[in-house]
Formats: sequence, structure tokens, C-alpha cells
Amino acid sequence: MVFAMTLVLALLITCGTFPAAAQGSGLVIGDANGDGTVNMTDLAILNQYIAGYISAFPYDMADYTMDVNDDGYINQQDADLLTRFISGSLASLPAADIINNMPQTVFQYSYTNGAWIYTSMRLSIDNQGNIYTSGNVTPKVDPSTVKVPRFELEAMYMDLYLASQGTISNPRNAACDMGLHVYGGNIVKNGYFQSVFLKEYGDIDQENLSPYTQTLVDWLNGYIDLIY
Ligand SMILES: [Ca+2]
Ligand SMILES: [Ca+2]
Repeated sequence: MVFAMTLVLALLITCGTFPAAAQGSGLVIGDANGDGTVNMTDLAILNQYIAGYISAFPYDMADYTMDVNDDGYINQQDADLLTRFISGSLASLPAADIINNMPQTVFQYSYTNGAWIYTSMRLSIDNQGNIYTSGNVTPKVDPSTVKVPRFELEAMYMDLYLASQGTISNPRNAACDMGLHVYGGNIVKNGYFQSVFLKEYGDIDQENLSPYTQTLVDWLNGYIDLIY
């Protein structure tokens, strides 16, 4: 999941073009074939995948949309939830609920260096995909002209939600007067707001040891490089 998404995003960020259907629409959780609806066909595809008859889904976002409880695995639990959802005994899929409860500010990055001349830059991404900057470094691109596509924001939020389970390494003194880059985000979990630390480097190195951290940091760096 992690590597496939990194490639997709790298391509999207590099080329600046997005699949037309995906421009404004979000992920349809439970949609295995990318037709925008959830029905018995999707359950049949999921069952084939779980049984090993197919090794990939016919839709490049299905590694996200078919993890219907956003636990990082696609298995029988997802099939059971999808069965209940399609039959009407489950009102909504857990991953859709998670996405629908995104906090106002979803991702944030900051850099501060007070060693010589004070410099700072901050970038945040809200739950509509809008990008905001502040600090005393002037962006090279006006952040209001850039918007994170909905499906991309939702996929990265699903990864952030998983990264919240990661343990955090001990801080290490790394360099002097290099300033500090900090990457993180926010989630709402079981009704509670929670900050998710991803990584910091510069004067101090410390990181979230979740396997989802690097994907998220690389993805954020794509927007940071675009704007600064
Ligand atoms: Ca479908
Ligand atoms: Ca799952």
C-alpha cells in the first residue's frame, strides 16, 4: 500500500495532472473497481483478492478503499464489514466514518532556525485540501493556487490515522544551529482530537517508527518543495 501510493503521488505531483474523475471527488470506501459505487461486484472482487485468486485490484486506489476499517490490512474483517454494509445492516463503513471526522487542520510542517537570522516557515493543509503558509520565508508559489485533490488527502489521512499507532523514537542530538524541521498531523479518534507526530530533524532527530511515516513525510515534502 505504502509504496504503490508513493509512486502514484510522485507521478501526480511531478506531472501536475490528475485523473479527471478523481479531481474533486473523494475515495468511495468499499469500491474495488473504481466505478464510484459499492455493490456485490466489489464484494466479489474483495473475496477473490482475499482468497488469492487475484493479487491486485482493478482500481489503483483500492488498497485504500478496500481497507474498509483502516487497520492497515485487507482481510476477512473487511469482507465481513462490506457484506453487512451492502446488505444494509451496517449504516456506514468505519473508514468512511474516519474520513468524515477529519479535524480542521490535518497536516502541518514547520521549520524554525533562530541561530543567526531568525527564519521560520510553516505550512498546513486543512480538511478541504487548502494549503496555508506563515512565517518570514516568502513562498515561491502562492499556496492559495494549490489544492490537494480530495482522494489524495483522504488516502493520506487514512495513513496518518494508522501512523498514530506508531511508537516514537528517543530524540537524538544531531547538529548545531541547523534549525528544526517538524512534520505532523492531527486526527480524530473515537471522538477525541489527537496530534500525530511524524518526524523532526535538524538540531534534533526524532521520528515516528510507523511504516506509514516515510510515505507521509515524502508526500508533505512534495508540497513543501512545490510552494517553498
Ligand atoms: Ca464498485
Ligand atoms: Ca482492514
